[in-house]
Amino acid sequence: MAGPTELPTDNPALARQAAILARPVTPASRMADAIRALAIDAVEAANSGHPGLPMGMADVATTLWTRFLKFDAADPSWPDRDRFVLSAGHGSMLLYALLHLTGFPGMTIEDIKRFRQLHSPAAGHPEHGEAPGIETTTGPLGQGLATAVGMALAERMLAARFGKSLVDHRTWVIAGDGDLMEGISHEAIGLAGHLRLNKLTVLFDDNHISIDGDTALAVSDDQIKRFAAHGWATKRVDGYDPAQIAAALSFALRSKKPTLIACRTIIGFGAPTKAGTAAAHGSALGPKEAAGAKAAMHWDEPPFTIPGDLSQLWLAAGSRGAGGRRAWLKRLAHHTMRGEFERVIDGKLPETWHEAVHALKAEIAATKPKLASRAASQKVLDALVPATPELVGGSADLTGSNLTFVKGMGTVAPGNYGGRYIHFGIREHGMAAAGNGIALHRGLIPYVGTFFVFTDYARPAIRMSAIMRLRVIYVLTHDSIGLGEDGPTHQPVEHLASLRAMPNVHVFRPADALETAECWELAIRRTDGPSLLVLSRQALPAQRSDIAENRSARGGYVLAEAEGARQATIIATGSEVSIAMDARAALAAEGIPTAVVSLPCWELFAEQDEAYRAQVLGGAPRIGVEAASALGWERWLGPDGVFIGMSSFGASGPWEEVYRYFGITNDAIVAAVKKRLG
Ligand SMILES: Cc1ncc(C[n+]2csc(CCOP(=O)(O)OP(=O)(O)O)c2C)c(N)n1
Ligand SMILES: [Mg+2]
Repeated sequence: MAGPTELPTDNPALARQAAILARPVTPASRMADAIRALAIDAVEAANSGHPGLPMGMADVATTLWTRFLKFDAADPSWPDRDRFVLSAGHGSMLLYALLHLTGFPGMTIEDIKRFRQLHSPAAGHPEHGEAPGIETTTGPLGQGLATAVGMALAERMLAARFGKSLVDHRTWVIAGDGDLMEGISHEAIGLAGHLRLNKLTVLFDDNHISIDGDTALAVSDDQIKRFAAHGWATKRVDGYDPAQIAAALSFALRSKKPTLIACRTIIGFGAPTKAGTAAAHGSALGPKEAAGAKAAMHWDEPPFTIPGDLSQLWLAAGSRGAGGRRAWLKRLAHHTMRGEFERVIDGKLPETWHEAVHALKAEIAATKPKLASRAASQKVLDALVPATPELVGGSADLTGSNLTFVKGMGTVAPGNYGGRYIHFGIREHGMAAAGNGIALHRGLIPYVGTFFVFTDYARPAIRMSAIMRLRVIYVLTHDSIGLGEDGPTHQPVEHLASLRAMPNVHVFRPADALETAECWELAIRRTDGPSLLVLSRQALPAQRSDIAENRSARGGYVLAEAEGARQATIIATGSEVSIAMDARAALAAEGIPTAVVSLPCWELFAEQDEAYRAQVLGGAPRIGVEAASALGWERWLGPDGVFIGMSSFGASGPWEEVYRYFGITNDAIVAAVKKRLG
């Protein structure tokens, strides 16, 4: 078996390729060649990129886009369009060629000429938001497939609410060998099969090649049997036989299960020597091979040039859905739920969303309950869920621990999508990716729950929420050594630091029930990125009763000013705020006036103006307290600050004892302050 750098001496793909190339030329095969030509030219011009996938899958994509995919290039955000996800994002030129050829705004030939150059919408991998029609960012293999499961689920859930006349579309995915090797694909196809998401179809680019060479180097899965075992319908087709492809796509339309179509393809189809080999995967073919490929296709246009007749055929495919869209717009105009539909698609909260949360905050202020922040989060959800119909959620099998279910939500079940609660199963990664898909689809606001420590199992999808700036709310309970007995495997230590390091994420760690309500308000209002609510298992005493202003909105604030000139400032988050308050009282008794700053969201605090931050943090010596890694705290403590927290993994035991063992106590804070003051 040849490795990535050498060509195999015998390449059986070339004989098959020759036979396929000898078939009669048709308008459809010419349309596919237009995709190939653009992919070859763009990758040659950039001298970087992946020609193999677009060349291999061009015919499958042509059949899908010209005969099955429901869309109107004139309105890329038509809510009832089919969603197309190129999970194998390295094949980005396939998507860019399709968007360009079908006439989407935002993907001109000039853009394609600047493939992979700074500020071109034709970026290395598809980036959601760079051009209309890029439904999701892909590149990390497996993410697109798992995100598509969320899109397909959102479609079913919205159809259950608004009916088929407004919501009736499909989700199509192109996935490669790599997507299906990744672990996340297991979670995604298991969830989709279980929920019977029959309007989801995966077109598998079954080319037996990945970067290292033949996939047989590393994998011998029978994908057909594997998907079938997960409850999918399956078909196998010749990836260059439009009749077979169309028959399989028609089969998918009728299927009562999600459908896998394994399309037997040749990577780099058309390339005279590199076709069928890893050499076609991820680098420019080179002038000779590129010319050979074009000659094999009888393509003699100058680079980046599509003959007028082909261009017309493609543009006609791009407006195939125009009539359907107009009919849909008429149905929407007369629909009794039009206002509500438009509101949720626009992502606007109901006018009254805040009333119940406000009432809850008033109640918290009046009763000052001692509550775990996860329990406070449950109360917020009890208020928010009835007031905000688009809010849907779930947990990765930790519903009773994450406290994410609200009575009356109803659960989503196979074939029944009217409920609002999703039992994701023990699939953190798949759950987070599905949350991204739900958010991308629009019409619903997803929250997803697990233990904070298991964000490690979801992190690549959290990163996608962040890159795409999606409104996904993560409910992450059991936030520190404060979870106690379950021990170090379950006690997050480095997670706050690592997630605070991720751009676009708001990490909230509220100190009491009132801050929890405030942080939830900020999370649900936020439309430009994900929010992580990091919540305690153990009960936390109430710290505040002022509700006139959402004080967490500034990220940090003086919770308790020093009684007298500040001699020290203790800065804490979450469960450590109450320890800091105890230390403040002890210090005051010893004549050391000390302020306590609560810092529930570092990112929001960092956005405040310098003067505000300076006033909050103060000029007195600073002591940071957080039951987590010190990494990052120097930002608030300065060079002379003292940090009290964790420098090792935690330990199993009753939580109060664990805190004492690791020296996160008011006595330790008092001692540190006194030492610092000398
Ligand atoms: C999570 C992840 N791991 C590794 C990569 C690097 N990578 C990009 S494409 C690829 C091979 C993919 O093989 P396949 O899906 O068969 O694509 P083909 O070579 O057939 O185009 C790899 C390993 C990646 N993009 N994402
Ligand atoms: Mg492959």
